[in-house]
Amino acid sequence: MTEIVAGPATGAIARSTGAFRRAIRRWRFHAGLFVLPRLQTRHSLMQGIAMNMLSRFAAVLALLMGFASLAQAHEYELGPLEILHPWSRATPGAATVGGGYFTIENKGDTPDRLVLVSSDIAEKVQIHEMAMSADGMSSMKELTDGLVVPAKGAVELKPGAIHLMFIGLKHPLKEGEPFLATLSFEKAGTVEVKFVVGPAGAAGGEAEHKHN
Ligand SMILES: [Cu+2]
Repeated sequence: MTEIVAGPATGAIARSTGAFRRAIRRWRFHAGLFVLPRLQTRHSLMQGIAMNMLSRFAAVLALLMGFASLAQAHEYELGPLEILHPWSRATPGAATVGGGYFTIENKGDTPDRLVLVSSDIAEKVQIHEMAMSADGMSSMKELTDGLVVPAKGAVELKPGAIHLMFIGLKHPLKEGEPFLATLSFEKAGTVEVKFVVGPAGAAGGEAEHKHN
């Protein structure tokens, strides 16, 4: 019976401490090659779990935001046009004008034009454009030729820019009390839309500029 008690490597280690150190270094190197990828695997597994939780969280958040925006966002289709989320703002007690905002998208190959807006809540509705005068004061100008919606394009009506002006309000606009208005386009025709009314005093408020 033969019993091997020491292999060549053990002999080498025994022979010199230098060889022993080299062997240890070599072992660490190989162990490192072996251990590091495992650590990385475990790390990316944790990352995977974190990402998974994050994406679930994002999905839930998106769902909640979807529900929230369902109550707020609304849109209307009129031929190739889409009118997105008409909204306005509550007016302070004595105000006789209010603003109206929405986005018009035109999927069609020809431009169209918003030519007329009317609503029971106001004596008249104008399409206004904001302009900055030389002295830095903002003023408004009525777009008497209407508002062009470019082909395959969009126009956004928003505070401080192009907007609808409800002039001669029959009653103040109150937050949470929507109202109706009729938009007439040169080509696409007419659509009645609901304006949701948000809080007063958002940036670039209509109350801030003068109407004659
Ligand atoms: Cu205006």
